[in-house]
Amino acid sequence: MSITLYGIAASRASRCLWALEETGLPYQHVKTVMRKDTGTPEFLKVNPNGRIPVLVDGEVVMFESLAINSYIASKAGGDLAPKNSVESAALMQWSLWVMTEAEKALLDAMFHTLGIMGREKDVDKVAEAVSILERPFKVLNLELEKKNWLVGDRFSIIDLNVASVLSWAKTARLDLSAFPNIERWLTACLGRPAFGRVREMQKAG
Ligand SMILES: N[C@@H](CCC(=O)N[C@@H](CS)C(=O)NCC(=O)O)C(=O)O
Repeated sequence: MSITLYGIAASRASRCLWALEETGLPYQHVKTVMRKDTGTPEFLKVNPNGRIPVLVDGEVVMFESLAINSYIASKAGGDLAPKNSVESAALMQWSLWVMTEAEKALLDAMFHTLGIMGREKDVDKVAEAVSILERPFKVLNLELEKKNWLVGDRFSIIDLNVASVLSWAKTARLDLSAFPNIERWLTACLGRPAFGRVREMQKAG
């Protein structure tokens, strides 16, 4: 039984597609579109939240993109996965951190820069989001001062989870020059071939 991932690449499902592409695990991609397919009775049976992404792997049904990624990394093992309980806790810490401290402001910055998802282009709202992001960005920039990756001496699911959310800073064309360590680390993460394949999926629709 192989993995099925529901959700188009131009959504938070991109995070899970990136993780799957890193692992090489076989998977089926069902291009469920938000606000269209997510409300159907068939889809609500898979995820009563009516949101993407969702992962199904035999009896396992999971929602929440960054938790799904924890499952994918553990299933694949190797360098992507946490190697011990400290790294598992660090995965939880950084995933919760990026979701609670940065995701909403990044989304606001992206929507109001591009004028998409029902939002107007609005420089004031972008500036407001950027000021909210200053605190978490300072934290991440400091964390990355003396290391290439967030935990251990390798790219792992911890980097992937944080970078997949931070990738919106690039889409929103935010100026990261005040945070050079984030810029360097994010460029390395988003330069990975697996992320490039997800970008191609986004372009293809
Ligand atoms: N915290 C959830 C958020 C999922 C989410 O909001 N997904 C959006 C697409 S990016 C969605 O499915 N929206 C459909 C809707 O709100 O009806 C996660 O990270 O998986």
